[in-house]
Amino acid sequence: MSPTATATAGTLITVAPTGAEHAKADLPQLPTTLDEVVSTAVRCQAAGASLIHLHIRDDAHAPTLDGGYLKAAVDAVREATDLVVQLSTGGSVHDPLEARLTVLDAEPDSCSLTCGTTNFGDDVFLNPWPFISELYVQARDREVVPEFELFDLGHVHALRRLLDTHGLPFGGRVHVDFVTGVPGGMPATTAALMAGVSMLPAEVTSWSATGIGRGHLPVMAAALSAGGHLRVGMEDNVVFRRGHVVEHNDELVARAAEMATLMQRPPLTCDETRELLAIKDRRRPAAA
Ligand code: KMH
Ligand code: ZN
Repeated sequence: MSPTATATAGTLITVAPTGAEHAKADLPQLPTTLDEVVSTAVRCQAAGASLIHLHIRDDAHAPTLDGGYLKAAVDAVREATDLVVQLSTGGSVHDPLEARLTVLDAEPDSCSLTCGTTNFGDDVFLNPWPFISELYVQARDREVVPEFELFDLGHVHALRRLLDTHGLPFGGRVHVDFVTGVPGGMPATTAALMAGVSMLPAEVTSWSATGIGRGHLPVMAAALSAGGHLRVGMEDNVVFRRGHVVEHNDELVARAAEMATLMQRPPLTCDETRELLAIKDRRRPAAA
């Protein structure tokens, strides 16, 4: 099956289980330790996820870009699951640009690459052109597949500029994720999402979407109906329904899988997602 046919037949479900914004003290069920991240990955794969977007925390549960923590997490999730392992290069709003480039040293399968600066609540999520351009080139040199994070319509235009400047990324596929509903970025509405989709460069082979907070379900429904894929997880949304805080990321994955299945686009397996995104296989060969 061609990647395009696979994309319309099934749904890539990404789980973003932790993020960099929530505090463990406020949300003890947030997976922050290595053991919690690995068991979350296992449960989310079982529930229908095929890609995990990881932000890593240190022993004090604070966001870190320390290479030792990152490598340990990549290796442990790869050992325990078949999930495509994507590391965030966005980090937290406080991480310097140079440190964010070193994320690639941990040899993930994929990395996020946000296509422009955006206001992020009271803070600024900084992604100047020289940084995203350098990250694009370094990811390709290291055979890491970027996922282009689009927080605003201007970011779609910057993706056009990246493709024009550098050509296709490693693997030749172009996968983007619309992150909607960040205060300062595009709203989590069907109209904004469809405006972004209508602007996508022809080179884009697949797209997914997430709605932060309240826009979570409307954006999920809009993406499914328009042929897009899904991202869910406590990085983006900690309220499952009114009055019910998410207890485990797999609740969000299971609901996304149920909706995708109802829409006749059941979750892609990890192998189908690897094919869709042209991921280099870094898993250890099984012992003979
Ligand atoms: N934590 C945000 C400032 C990414 O992972 O690449 C950035 C973010 C995007 O979450
Ligand atoms: Zn992230």
